[in-house]
Amino acid sequence: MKRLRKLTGRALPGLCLVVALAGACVPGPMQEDETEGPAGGGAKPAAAMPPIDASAPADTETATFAMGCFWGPDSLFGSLEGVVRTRVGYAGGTTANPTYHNLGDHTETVQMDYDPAVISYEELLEVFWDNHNPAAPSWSRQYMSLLFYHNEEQRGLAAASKERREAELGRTVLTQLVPFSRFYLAENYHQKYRLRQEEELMAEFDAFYAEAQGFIDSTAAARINGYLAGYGTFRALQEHLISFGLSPQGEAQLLDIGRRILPG
Ligand code: MHO
Repeated sequence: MKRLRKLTGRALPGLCLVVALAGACVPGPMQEDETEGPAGGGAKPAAAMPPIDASAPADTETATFAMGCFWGPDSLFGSLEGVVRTRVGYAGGTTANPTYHNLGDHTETVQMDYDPAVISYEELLEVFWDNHNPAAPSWSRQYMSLLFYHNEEQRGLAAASKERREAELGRTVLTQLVPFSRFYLAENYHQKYRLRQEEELMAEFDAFYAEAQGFIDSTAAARINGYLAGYGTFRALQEHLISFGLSPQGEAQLLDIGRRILPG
């Protein structure tokens, strides 16, 4: 638990989820005008790939979770050290080629590649349980609580952690364990949703990556998307800032927001 608190930068009790998700799900820029913007023509986005992306580990494992509107979990997991890539999409149903407006029987899902040498599947499961209410009936199939296991080991760990959580809560956990079969990537506008609200930062990512997939797979984008949603600490942001490869203006903008919304 202590270690997880460190990973998420702060404790995130169940209720916080609603706030965190609501925060992450409300579109609209949060930054204020005091940042010195690129006006004046001096701002030139860096073009080289962010260092943290260039040094992504080769050996990763994949975890797939559904826990409500996927914008919030994208930020939450993207903020964790050891999580290399995140993406949001649709899974669990039978409808072919689902889209946001034609979901069929699928559920909003977050998928991540993680470095098991840095963060374990069990730790990811703790973050999963701590950040939604798995005992509350879901509003609809779109927002079910699901654990998609990719192999027998994940199935066993997920089942054991579900049992533990049930005992801790003293309530029936409604989360279903489902064998992973297929993940349909959601539309680009859902990927790193919070970061997308920051036009100047997005312009820098557009310079790093000509293709949408490069942005989706970017560790830097995942981390920044997390910090912007209030996950992590200001100290961690300062420490990792250089690895994101942003221009001085981009760094200043991110620090300005982080200073206001992140715990020390
Ligand atoms: N449309 C809802 C949820 C979005 S999430 C991708 C909202 O704006 O909060 O399901």
